[in-house]
Amino acid sequence: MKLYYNPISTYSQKALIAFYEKGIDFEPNIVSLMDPDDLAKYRKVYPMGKIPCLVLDDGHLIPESSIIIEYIDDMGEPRLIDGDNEQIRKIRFKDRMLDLYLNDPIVTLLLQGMKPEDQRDPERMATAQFRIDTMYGFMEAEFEKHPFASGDQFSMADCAAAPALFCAEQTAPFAEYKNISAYWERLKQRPSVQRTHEEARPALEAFMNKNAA
Ligand SMILES: N[C@@H](CCC(=O)N[C@@H](CS)C(=O)NCC(=O)O)C(=O)O
Repeated sequence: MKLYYNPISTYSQKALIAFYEKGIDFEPNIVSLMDPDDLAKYRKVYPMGKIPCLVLDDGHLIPESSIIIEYIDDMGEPRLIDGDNEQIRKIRFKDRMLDLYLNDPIVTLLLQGMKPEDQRDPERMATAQFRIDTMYGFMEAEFEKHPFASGDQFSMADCAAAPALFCAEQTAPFAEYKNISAYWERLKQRPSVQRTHEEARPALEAFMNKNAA
């Protein structure tokens, strides 16, 4: 199966962490969303143009990071969406919250911060900051009780949290939250997270340098 992704895209990183946690191989296809030709080519594969997207050997498309993770989770251990119905619902709920109200606003702040000050949208930035602060409040309380985003076991919700916190170190620092900081240290110990960050580093530095220039 082929995975269309980019190493610096947070949603791609979420899927990559799941692949690496589970030790599942895929054929890598890197998509450069900033390159109009590459994007046009990719839209022939997946017209929505969002990454990541998994394409099975029979041509079947599986877009959306959470759906990709659900698909590969059935392939074997360790399970990333595991437990009774209530636990599975909690993992999916945390996954949604982390995508929509942590990852997305962190990326909004990052992209807004790259614009000249007079072109930024203060209302969007304030909404993003509010969502991040609210999520940090939830997460700080949650990590008082559990080591991972949805309980005692690493799950799909942690695959969603890791790329967001990686990005947040620059855009929405969380050092004042001791439980989130300790959680981030735990995540950084995982080979899947380390590998994903190592693979992103060269492209991320090039992207930051280009946008700082
Ligand atoms: N809900 C999607 C979000 C995917 C997404 O927004 N990916 C970004 C890159 S991190 C993207 O493709 N952006 C290009 C666009 O929005 O057109 C998922 O979970 O996979």
